Amino acid sequence: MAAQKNFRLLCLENPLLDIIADGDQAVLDTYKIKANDAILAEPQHLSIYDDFLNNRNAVLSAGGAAQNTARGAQYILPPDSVVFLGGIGKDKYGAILSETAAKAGLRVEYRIDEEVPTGRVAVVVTPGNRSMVTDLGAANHYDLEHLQSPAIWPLVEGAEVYYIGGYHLTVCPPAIMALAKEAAAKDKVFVLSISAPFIPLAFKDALDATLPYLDYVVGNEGEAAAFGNVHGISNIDLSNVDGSATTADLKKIAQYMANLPKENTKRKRVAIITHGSEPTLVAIQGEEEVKEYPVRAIAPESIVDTLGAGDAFAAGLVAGILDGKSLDFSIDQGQWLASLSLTQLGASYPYPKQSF
Ligand code: 26A
Repeated sequence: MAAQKNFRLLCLENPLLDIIADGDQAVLDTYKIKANDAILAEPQHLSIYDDFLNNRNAVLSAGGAAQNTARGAQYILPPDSVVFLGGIGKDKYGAILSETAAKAGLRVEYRIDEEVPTGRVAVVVTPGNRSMVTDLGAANHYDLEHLQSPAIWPLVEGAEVYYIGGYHLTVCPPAIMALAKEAAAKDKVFVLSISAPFIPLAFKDALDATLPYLDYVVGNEGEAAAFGNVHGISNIDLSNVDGSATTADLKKIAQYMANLPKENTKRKRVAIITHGSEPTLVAIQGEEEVKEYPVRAIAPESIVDTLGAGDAFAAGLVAGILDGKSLDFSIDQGQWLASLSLTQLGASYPYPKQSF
C-alpha cells in the first residue's frame, strides 16, 4: 500500500487565546453583550480582559474557532494530517497556543508579528450559553504574503481539503479567495464555517465572494438566520439568544445555500445547519429533501460549557470528508466529537483519546 500523504487538511483562521470566566446577567449587562454571541471588541469592551483575569478566576485556554476545528480533526485523523495557518504575536499567549498545538499533534505555521500581541477572546460562560468578545491583535495581520511564501504554498498545494473559519473574512479575504480558487482549479474540497451572525451581517460582500467556491458550508441556527435575512429570503428576529428561526425557516435557508451557483460543478454543494440540541439539517444541491440528523444527547449535568462545540462538530465532519467517509458517517462523527467537547472545559477534547 502506498504511504499516506501528510497534511491533507489545511485550515486557515485566527489563532486566539481564550480567557474564560463564569458570568451572569450582570456581567453581560456591564459589557452590553448578549448571552450567546461573538463580537469584535470595541473600545468600551477592552477592560474585560483584565477584569476576567484579575477578578473572576479566568482560565486560559487555546481557542480560535478554526484552530479548535484543526485540533479536533487531528484528534481523529492519523498523525501529521492537519496544518493550521494564522497570525500570532511574539509573547506568552502565542507560546501557549504553540504548546497546545504541539501537544495535540497539530502542525501550526504562524505568521509571527514582532509588534502586535497575540489575539485574545473574553468568554463569558452562563448555563447553556457562551458569549465571546474578541480582540484580534496579531491575528488581524495575517496576509497573502505569508500564504504564498515559499515555505507555506507547498503545504497548500499538498493538501486535499481546505477548511476556512468564516471569522477570517474580517482579516484577509485575499488569502481565503486564493485558497478558494486553488480548490476549484484542482478539484479540491473547500469548506467554510460561517462562524458568527455578524459575518453575513457585516461582512456580506466578502462572504458572498466565497459562495461559488464552497463545497460545504457549515453554520448554526443564528448564523443561518443572519445569512437568510441579508439574502432576503427570511425575516427572522435575531435579537434573542437562540434566534427565533423555526426548522422550516432553516430548511429553506439551507436549501437556498446549497443551490447557489457553483464554480466547480464536479461536486454538489452541501449546506449543513446545526440547531443546538435539535436535529442538524443538511441540504444537498439539486436534492428536494432537507435531511435531519439527530444530535447525540448528553446529560445536562455533564455539560461543562458549550464553548467550541460547533468547532468540534466541524472537526468530526471534515475528518470524515477527508477520510472519504459517507456524509451520514461524517455528520454523526461531528455530533460525536461535539458531545465530547461539551464535557470539557473550553474548546478541548478528552484525553486519553476516545475513538468514534
Ligand atoms: C474574529 N473573531 C471574532 C474570531 C473569534 C474566534 N475565532 C476566530 N475569530 N471570536 C471567537 N473565536 C473563537 O471561537 C471559539 C469557539 O467557537 C474562540 O477563541 C473560541 O475558542
